[in-house]
Amino acid sequence: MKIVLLLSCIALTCAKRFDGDQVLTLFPKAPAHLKLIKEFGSIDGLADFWSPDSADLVSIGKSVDVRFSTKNIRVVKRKLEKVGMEYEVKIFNVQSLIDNQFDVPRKSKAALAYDYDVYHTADEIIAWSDDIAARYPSLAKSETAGSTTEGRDIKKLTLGSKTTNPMFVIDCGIHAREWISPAVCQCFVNRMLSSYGTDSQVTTMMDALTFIVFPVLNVDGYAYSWTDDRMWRKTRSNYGTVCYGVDPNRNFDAEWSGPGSSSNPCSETYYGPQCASEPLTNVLQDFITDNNGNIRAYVTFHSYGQQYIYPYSCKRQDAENADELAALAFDSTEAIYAVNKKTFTFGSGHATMYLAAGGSDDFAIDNGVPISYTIELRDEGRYGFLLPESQIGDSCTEIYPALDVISKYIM
Ligand code: 0X9
Ligand code: ZN
Repeated sequence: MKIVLLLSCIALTCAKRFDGDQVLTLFPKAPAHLKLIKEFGSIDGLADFWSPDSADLVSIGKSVDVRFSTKNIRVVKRKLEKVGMEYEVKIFNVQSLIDNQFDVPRKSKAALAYDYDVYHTADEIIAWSDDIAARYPSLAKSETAGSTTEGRDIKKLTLGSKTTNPMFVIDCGIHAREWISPAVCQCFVNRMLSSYGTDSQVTTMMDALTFIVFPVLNVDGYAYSWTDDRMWRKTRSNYGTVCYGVDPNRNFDAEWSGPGSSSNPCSETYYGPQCASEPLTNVLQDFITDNNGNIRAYVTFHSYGQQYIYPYSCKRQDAENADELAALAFDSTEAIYAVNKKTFTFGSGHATMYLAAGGSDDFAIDNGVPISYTIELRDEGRYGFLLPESQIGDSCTEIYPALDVISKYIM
């Protein structure tokens, strides 16, 4: 045990441990149940909401995934039983899933190729961005689009045989703990570059569109989720309060500070001291406004839940082209299903998920991007944010045709 702890201290500089923590799925069916969940949410550090991402977003009839630490789990279960709320234990020991996410054997150092089937650190992704662009100079360019609060580079890749075609903007890693997201951006970039010239579909798309990929936007948060706290979601900025971090997906100029976001710096959905206070928000907002009229589609990858969400989430209103977004989501999710038989659902955020103002998808559609989706990748909660590496490959291969459907539609 001591040796295991010591090794993880070296690898993760003594990252926070989650031994015996459990994720419970709660089934609130009465006002008393909601009241108890909100009470859990109001006690600092008691409940880590996985889905939805805050107690404020909970409603009757919708299940809730929450992590409780081992020291609180018995009391929590007793309280649940007292109010008669049904629940099931979704994850028995969070730490064992953290240890088991690295379930793909490392390639030998001799194998020089970048391994797309494993999770990579922030530093590795930054270096990879420059390396892969250098390998395909006629098809790719890597730039630093900005720098984070802690001084890390926010990388932007431009892919395509021309840089002046209509754009498809894709980002990953807005939320730190959703590791499958940056993994999918990386394999997608590799697929577009390595298949150009041999795969006729990829070639056609790369000739007709300019793909802009931000492989990991919340670089500080992502780095922190590797070194200190695997469950970290927000950025790492601090505005003079005890708690760190702003929820980047509540920080955009889309009804900023509105419903489903919090003024409390300790909340997981803190909207920040001002709109676009976070460097990544600025980078993406500037890119979208600078290219107004030239971006035909925007996709932001999150996890988990296997869902396509389209605007609006910041208000109870449908986008003007909601029918078009639904039809395209239908085709795109069918394409996913055809690969590995994974079901992805779709719908507008306000109707199918929850109201949550300040998100990047709503910002995009309000700033000249007609097709805008948040895609929640695998899974449906068995592993949640702790999806094992052995599922990266399949997550990638099912997403390629889904993005092809959108690409062909906007060509
Ligand atoms: O709540 C979010 O930010 C997203 N879900 S997650 O579990 N990955 O945190 C959903 C975003 C939907 N779109 C907006 N709220 N604008
Ligand atoms: Zn997310």
